[in-house]
Amino acid sequence: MKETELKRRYDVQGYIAIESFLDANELSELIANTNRFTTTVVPTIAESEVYYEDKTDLKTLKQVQHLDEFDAYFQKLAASEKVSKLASLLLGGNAVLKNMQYFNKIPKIGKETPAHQDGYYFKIKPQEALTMWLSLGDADAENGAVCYIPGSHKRGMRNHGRTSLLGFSQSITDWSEKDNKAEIQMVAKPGDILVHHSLTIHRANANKSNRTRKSVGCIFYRDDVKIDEEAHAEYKKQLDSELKKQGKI
Ligand SMILES: O=C(O)CCC(=O)C(=O)O
Repeated sequence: MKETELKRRYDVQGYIAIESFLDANELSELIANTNRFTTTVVPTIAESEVYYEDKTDLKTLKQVQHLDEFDAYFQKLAASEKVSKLASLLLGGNAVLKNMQYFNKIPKIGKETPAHQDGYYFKIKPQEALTMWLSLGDADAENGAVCYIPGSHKRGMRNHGRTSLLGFSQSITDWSEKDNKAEIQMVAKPGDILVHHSLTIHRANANKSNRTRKSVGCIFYRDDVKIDEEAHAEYKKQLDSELKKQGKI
């Protein structure tokens, strides 16, 4: 698809999907490096960056933050022309990497991703940020494909409230039948990429299947974005104290 068409779709829908964004070699490199990372790097990094469904069972690793800060492969991937050019195209300006995350919905155990807007966590102005979601395998109705609400990025920030889910502590509180009807399920194949705007409402079901659902997310801000430091610090304080109370950190 032409760049102008990708940008047009992103602006209208608040998301795009590109099939086979990674070629076969790039995909096998991503899978191999993710496996290496989870087995050899994750055990060496701070607990606060690593989330498990069950903290006492290391096989239930579900999310890791800041892959790019811990590993040169991921840093290089985010900085690659392919990835950074797409981010800058969609943002309409220079893209700055903020975070790379690993997501793993474990067979039968992986919980739902509650409906949210990433911008609620980011605390930025203007909301000119995006998340890329690179699929390592199949993502579908049974194992928790991502679902988007088209055009929701144009309707501002919805109310969010605390969840008990580690990694997704906030979710939309006024979710309605209208939202259920509006959402589109984004079935993805290995190597496909989804990209969504920081105000696009999205969620994913729990993994009911016998298969994993693995992905790597890259968050980019446009370079004119400013952090609302005060709101950010307050939010992090609240989050940490909540997680401590739950014995999760
Ligand atoms: O992987 C998922 O289930 C959701 C990921 C997500 O919410 C995000 O990358 O913003």
